[in-house]
Amino acid sequence: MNTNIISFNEIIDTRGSLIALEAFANIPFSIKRVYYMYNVQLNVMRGEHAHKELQQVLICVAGSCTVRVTDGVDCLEFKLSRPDQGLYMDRMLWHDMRYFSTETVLLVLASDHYNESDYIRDYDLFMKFSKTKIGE
Ligand code: T46
Repeated sequence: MNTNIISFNEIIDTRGSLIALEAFANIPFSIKRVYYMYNVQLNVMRGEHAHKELQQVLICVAGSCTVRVTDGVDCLEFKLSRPDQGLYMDRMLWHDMRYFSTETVLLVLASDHYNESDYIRDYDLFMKFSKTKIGE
């Protein structure tokens, strides 16, 4: 499954820490959009969809949350709690995010502009699409 943790190089001096994110350097695509979520309630689940084409990197710049990712066969769970780590997710991976702490800020870098028609929000449909892909 094409999802993995990327470790970012921290630039630390006496004033604190800094991380730079650059397309095709430590982010494996051209960044066309950045969004972030915060004030997420404790028992809320977000996500629960896949993208047909979009690639993304998720970074918990504050607090923590858990991301579950599946390609319809295998399932992986990642706890994001470090601003120096990002979770890369390729296209066609069903994902959800939960267990947000109150201070969580989840920053997302995306390979394209917002496009609702890129979303698959129905799990059965996702399974149909991914089986077709595996069968190709
Ligand atoms: C994803 C996970 C990790 C916009 O208008 N523009 C945007 O760029 C985004 C991301 C969302 N929206 C609107 C669409 C909905 O009306 O904001 C509302 C909430 O979006 P959604 O319910 O899709 O949010 P999440 O947290 O379930 O999913 C988001 C991203 O949408 C999604 O691409 O992979 O974070």
